[in-house]
Amino acid sequence: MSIEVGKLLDHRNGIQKKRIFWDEELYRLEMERIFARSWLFLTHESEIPKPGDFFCTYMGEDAVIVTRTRSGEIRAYLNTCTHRGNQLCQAEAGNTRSFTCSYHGWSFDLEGKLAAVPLEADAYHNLLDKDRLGLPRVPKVESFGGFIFGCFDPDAPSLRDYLGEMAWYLETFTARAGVELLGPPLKSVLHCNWKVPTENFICDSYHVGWTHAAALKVMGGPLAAMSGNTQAPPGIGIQVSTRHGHGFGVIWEAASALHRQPDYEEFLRAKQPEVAALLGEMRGKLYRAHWDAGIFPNCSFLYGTNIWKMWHPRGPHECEVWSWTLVEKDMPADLKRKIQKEALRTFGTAGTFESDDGVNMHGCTYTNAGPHARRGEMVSVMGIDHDSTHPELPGFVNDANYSEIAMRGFYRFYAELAEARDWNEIIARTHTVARNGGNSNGAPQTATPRP
Ligand code: UNU
Ligand code: FES
Ligand code: FE
Repeated sequence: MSIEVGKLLDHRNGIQKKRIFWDEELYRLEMERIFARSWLFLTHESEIPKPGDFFCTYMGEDAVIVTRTRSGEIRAYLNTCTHRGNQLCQAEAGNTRSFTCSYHGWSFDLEGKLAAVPLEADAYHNLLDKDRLGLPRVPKVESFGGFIFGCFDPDAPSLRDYLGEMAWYLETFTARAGVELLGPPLKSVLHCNWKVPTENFICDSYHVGWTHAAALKVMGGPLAAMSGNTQAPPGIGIQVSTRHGHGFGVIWEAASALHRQPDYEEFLRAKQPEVAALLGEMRGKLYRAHWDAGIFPNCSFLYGTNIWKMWHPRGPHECEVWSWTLVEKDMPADLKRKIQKEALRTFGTAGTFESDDGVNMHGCTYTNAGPHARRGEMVSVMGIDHDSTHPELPGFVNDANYSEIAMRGFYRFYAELAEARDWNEIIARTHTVARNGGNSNGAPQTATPRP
């Protein structure tokens, strides 16, 4: 690849070239270096609970089938027939004994083995070596808190190590009773580069009061004061950037702020002591905070607003957005239903907030169709002088919710992954950097601890 990612991103000064949302060549490099090496969210165990259940999704541009075998093991295969390469499974999800191709009828079992070939004796004279024509398997599939991820790179660290410090934070809602995703996911197309919504969800609390000014005002409630960005309430939250490009921002005590559901707030208040007893006061506090978050590279969620998203890249200028509702397992069934309604009212395909965002997602991408516009740069310097560490919180922490620390961490790891020869180089560097003063590849190099 001739493209040099390092020249497009300047971590020291918080600058990205606008080309990163447009270039075809960079997009192809992302597929090879980012999506082929990262752990990518596939689905949640709650979506495929029984043997034979399957869920079709994408890892980057590769279509994959995630299924539960007879023995209950979760596997992922490329969704491509080994005969003439047709897309094997055309359903989005379901329960089956086998996957049969619509072109010539080759049939594969849940273990990915080629089980049946029409006219095997007459057409192939029984000479077809079926054992060598199984479905290509995604080499690594693991789950954390029921969230199933897959990785194409056999040399990648375990999912637990990849999530790293972010796993500690995710336990805030996964460790007590467990969570589930209510599906099937809503699916729609956004006309934007996949990194635009990703950087929005990982850190952008700055846009909330402005882009969503009308929605916040109409809704009322605890976040109405943010409408219009006329004031930044002091100490409303923090922002965190963790190793491997994950991160999130929190608004304290605001988990249920976008809901019109007093019973959701009651549920959180009732369970908070359990979370604190299990995980400590700090995570008990995080349990009742609203989070906007990103799991590197293209999985985002809003804890509190209960939306869980994948931005599936479809070329440099489009992405498919898939939206599930995130709930806790021990919520009463009617509360789960109410929460799903609220989550989709705000951040579903036709949600008020989702619609507000779409215009800007498009604008941040398509303005770069202009070769002159595309030569420009963008800044992510917000709060750079406040990037620091925290005595109780892992990763790098900015003491203000209005910050771009998590975006800086995202692009820093993005560049590292794109430039590294392989995962061994990344792992070695993480340790080296950590020994030399507590930095890690999740954080900006300019981190200046406050006195
Ligand atoms: O629009 C968002 N990402 C958002 C909305 C984040 C936090 C609160 C409300
Ligand atoms: Fe932020 Fe225009 S004001 S993109
Ligand atoms: Fe938004």
